Amino acid sequence: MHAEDLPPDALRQRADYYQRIGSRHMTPLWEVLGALVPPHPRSPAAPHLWRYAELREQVLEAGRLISAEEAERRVLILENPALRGQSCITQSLYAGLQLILPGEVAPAHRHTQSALRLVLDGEGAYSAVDGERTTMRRGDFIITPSWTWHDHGNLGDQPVVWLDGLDIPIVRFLDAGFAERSEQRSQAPLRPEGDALARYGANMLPLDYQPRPMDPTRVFVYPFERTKAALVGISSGTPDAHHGFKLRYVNPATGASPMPTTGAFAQRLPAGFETKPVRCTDGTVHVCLEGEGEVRVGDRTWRFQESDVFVVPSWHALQLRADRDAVLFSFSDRPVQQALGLWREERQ
Ligand code: GTQ
Repeated sequence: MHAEDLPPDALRQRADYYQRIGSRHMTPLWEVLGALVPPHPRSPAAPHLWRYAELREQVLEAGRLISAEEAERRVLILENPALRGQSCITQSLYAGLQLILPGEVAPAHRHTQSALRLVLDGEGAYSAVDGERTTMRRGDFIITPSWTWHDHGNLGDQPVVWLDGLDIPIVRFLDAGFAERSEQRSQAPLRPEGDALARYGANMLPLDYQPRPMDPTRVFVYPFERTKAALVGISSGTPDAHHGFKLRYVNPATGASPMPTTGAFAQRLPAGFETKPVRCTDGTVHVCLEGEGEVRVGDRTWRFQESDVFVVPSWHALQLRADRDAVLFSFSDRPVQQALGLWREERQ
């Protein structure tokens, strides 16, 4: 029986009751149960695509209005159109476009939020993580694990732009955020560039290194050159019908995701290849690194080209087509969902 079919008296009694318990900070489950425990995810987030040409123009304008030093981080937040004001691109993830101009420094700080960077544009910048610098090159995937000191600088003569991905909404949800600024503007290098990659990223590990299962990787840069070589290297096989040639980034010491809250992926779609629709419970941010094509999310369709960013909310069917050989980077909260036994994928 629907509530509307009740006699007016019964309806009034209920409304009255709800009012009385409401004033005591209680509310009836039966009015909200369907929304609280839905038959499948109904994300409040919307699919969206940001064109890089527009993003670049807008972030360069920010470069004329405020310095990296004053801003601390000169970033335009990519806000999901259906979640405005919440600084998030999916319910669990934050994304932003960061600009650093020649000669600038984004000063050293650390926070419990984990960050990733995907370098999009320009040469000559570095990111320093716990005392080691890495030169930022297009397509490089760089991580800043929770509570590691980090600063960025631009020693070159071009503006450098990258995409930031952080677990800010997850940490906010858990009320577990801490942050502090360093007294040093930029960290003095403690080790030469490439040290971490040599120690932890060459299919070998230091003799006395015993990582715990959830430790973030000590490899803090995944150079695009290596990613591209891996994707090309697996391309003689048959592409997966739903994902093309796709790999996940890992902590090479454990096989787990690079950081506990964020999974990252790279995929290659040969020209003309179209994926079958697939949906998964992790809302995912994608970046086109090479090529161009079309993306379909539910009933929305966009063309994508280099450096465009698009978001696919939880349980929205995704279909991709490459019109030129395409390489896509993506990230999501998949490791969190998998650790909790919640992650699902449906291949259609
Ligand atoms: O580069 O440390 O987009 O702390 C947001 C918060 C970047 C960073 C962001 C941050 C950073």
